[in-house]
Amino acid sequence: MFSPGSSILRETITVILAGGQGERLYPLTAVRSKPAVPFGGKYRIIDFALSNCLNSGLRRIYVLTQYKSDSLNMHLFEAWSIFNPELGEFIYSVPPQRKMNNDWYLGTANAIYQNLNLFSDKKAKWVLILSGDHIYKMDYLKFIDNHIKHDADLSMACIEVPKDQASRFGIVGIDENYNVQSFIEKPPVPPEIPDKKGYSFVNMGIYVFKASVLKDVLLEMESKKIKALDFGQDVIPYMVKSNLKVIAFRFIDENKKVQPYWRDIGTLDSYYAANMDLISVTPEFNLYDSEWPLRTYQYQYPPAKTVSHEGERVGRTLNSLVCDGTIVSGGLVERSILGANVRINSYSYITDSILFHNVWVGRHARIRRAIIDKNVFIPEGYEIGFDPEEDKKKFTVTETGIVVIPKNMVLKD
Ligand code: ADQ
Ligand code: ADP
Repeated sequence: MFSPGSSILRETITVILAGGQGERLYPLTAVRSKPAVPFGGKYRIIDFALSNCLNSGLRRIYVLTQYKSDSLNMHLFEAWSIFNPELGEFIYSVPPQRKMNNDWYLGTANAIYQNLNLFSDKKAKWVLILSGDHIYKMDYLKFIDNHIKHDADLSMACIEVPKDQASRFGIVGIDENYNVQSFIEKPPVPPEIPDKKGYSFVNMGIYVFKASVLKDVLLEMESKKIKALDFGQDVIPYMVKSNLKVIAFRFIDENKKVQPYWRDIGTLDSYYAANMDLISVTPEFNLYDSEWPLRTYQYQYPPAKTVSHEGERVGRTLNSLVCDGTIVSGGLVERSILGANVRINSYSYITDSILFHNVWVGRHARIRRAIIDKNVFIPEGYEIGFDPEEDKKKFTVTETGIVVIPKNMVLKD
């Protein structure tokens, strides 16, 4: 049941945008949408936004899907069928149904526009819009509270990032009361924060809208024939110019006065780096925080096991995450993430790599700085990550030299 006094939770609908194509994560997105891409060994990227919902008490959720959504739908069913519709809770996956103008979802705002009926059906007062591809922990209730306290039409969660990384984001200009005065989506030369050189204040793509205003704005833009496909490109600039009350909510840890961890998984390199963040000795993003449990589907596998034949002291994993069902039998694994049911055989060496579910590594194989998708069998003695020219002939190799092996790929000796 909802806790007493939590009418905000009952009157808020959460929408997770999970339909983008994720082209820059190819080949991991060849068979699944970005929110369904495995992360941190046992999770899928969408689990972080959904765990935030659960930990914030939000249990009325629509996931808007579009591109290659089988894997995402299966995961939502397996891991997240935990809500009770009899108590007003739900999680529904909503594919495009060409409800308006016979179109697919043509952008983030258009995906919302096509589903406005869902918010009025549920009598929502507030709509929380999230991205399905961010890694962070946020108490959304504080965000919604702040929105209500200021009687805002739109609140945007914002964060400071170094200016040289800011052109990937929407840049937000505010006054001293956090009222948004200007907004520019992904400018090539991003403006700096006036009193903080080298940093820009950016939109995290996480919004709370007054439900009535969201609907009115989208319908008004349509009636005036103003393009309203994307929030960052079209709707937010329009709302700022129309003098609606748009405010920024700075994402900050009030106790520690620091900016919490937040990553928008855009490219293979940022995906790799965010995974590697998890295995640092004192990670900024802590999976082991009992105050903020992270939920996912739990496979019924036995515990991870290491095997060392008598007197050998091999079968070692150092500074790594190892999921259930995995056996490291001989071999050495360093600074790596091993998914569930992985097999590492004797004399092999795996370093700085991410192995997904069901990867099998033969004896004497050597793997360095690689991402290996599900169900890949690495033959005995095979080498990945040691000869860039050879790797480029067969696999995707990123700008920083990470080798990516797609799901089910058959490798020949
Ligand atoms: P982007 O991240 O570039 O910028 P976008 O690619 O439009 O925004 O995606 C946002 C989310 O919506 C993603 O989770 C994506 O999968 C999903 N999505 C995209 N198109 C969709 C569609 N047609 N149907 C359903 N879901 C869809 C935004 C803001 C910036 C901000 C960054 C922060 O526009 O201002 O800085 O987010 O990450
Ligand atoms: P994952 O690899 O993400 O764990 P699963 O193995 O659970 O995914 O399921 C993948 C689903 O995606 C399967 O139902 C499969 O049929 C489907 N699939 C595979 N290739 C494509 C594709 N090109 N487009 C859409 N769906 C696909």
